[in-house]
Amino acid sequence: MEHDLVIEGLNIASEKVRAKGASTSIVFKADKEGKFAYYCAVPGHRAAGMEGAMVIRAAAAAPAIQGADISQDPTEVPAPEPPGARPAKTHRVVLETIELEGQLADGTTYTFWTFNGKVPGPFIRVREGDTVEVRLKNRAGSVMAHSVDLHSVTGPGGGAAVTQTPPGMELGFTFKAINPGLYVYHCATPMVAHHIANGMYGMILVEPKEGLPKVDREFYIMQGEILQAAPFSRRATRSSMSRSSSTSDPRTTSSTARPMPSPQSTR
Ligand SMILES: [Cu+2]
Repeated sequence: MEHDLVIEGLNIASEKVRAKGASTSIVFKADKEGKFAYYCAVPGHRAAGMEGAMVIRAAAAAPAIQGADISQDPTEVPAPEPPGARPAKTHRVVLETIELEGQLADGTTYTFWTFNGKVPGPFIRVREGDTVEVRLKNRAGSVMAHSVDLHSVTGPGGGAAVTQTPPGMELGFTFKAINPGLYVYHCATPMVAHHIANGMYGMILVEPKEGLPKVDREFYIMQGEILQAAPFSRRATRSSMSRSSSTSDPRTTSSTARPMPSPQSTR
C-alpha cells in the first residue's frame, strides 16, 4: 500500500512512499501560526483515518531583562601584592550607596540597596599597618540613609557611628588596619538587618604585614538569599506571609531562583 503526507495550508506534500519499510522526509520552516490538518492524500486513506492536526504556536518571547544585573563578578578581586613586607600605604576607599531595581529572577525585579551598585559590595584589600580613608557617599535620590560598619575597624560601630549619611550627602573617616583578617562590612543604619538583607554587605581583607602566600587564583563569593512568601508577580498578603514563612526555604538571588508554592492565591 502506498502512502504520503500532505499538510493543508502549508503547501506541503511528501513524495509517495511505496516499498515496504521505505521512508521519506520533508523539511519546512514553521513560520505560520495556526492549526493545520495533515493527512494521506492517497484516495480513501484520509477517510479511513489517516489524518491529524499540527499546531504551530508563536515562540514564547524570551523574558525581558527588566532590572539591572546587581551580581558582583566573583573575579573582581584587587590584584594581590607580592608576598613579603612592604612599607605601609594609605588607601582611599569610596563606597557609594545606590538603591536600584535589580533583576531577581526571570521576569522579576527587586529593589536592592547596594554598595557601588553590586551585591556583594566591592572587595577591599589592605595590609596590616596601612591607613584606610573611607568615604561613604549616599547617592541623591536614595530613599534611605545609609552607613558602613567594617568589622576590621575597632572604633564606634566599625565606622557606622560617623557615617550615617542622608541621601545626597557624603561622610567619611580614617582608620589604621591593625588586626589582620578577613572581615565583613555592612550598612549599619537601623533597621540594620533590613539594609543587610537588601544587599548592603561586602568583605575587607586585612593581610598580615608580610602578605599572603601566592596562589593561582582568587575569587570573591558571598551568599545572599531572598525569601518569598508568594509566587512571582503576586503580592503577599499578611496571612500568606505568616503561613509560609515557617515552612519556606530560602531562594537565592541567582537567576535560578524558583517560585515558591503559595498556600493560597493572594492577588
Ligand atoms: Cu543601608
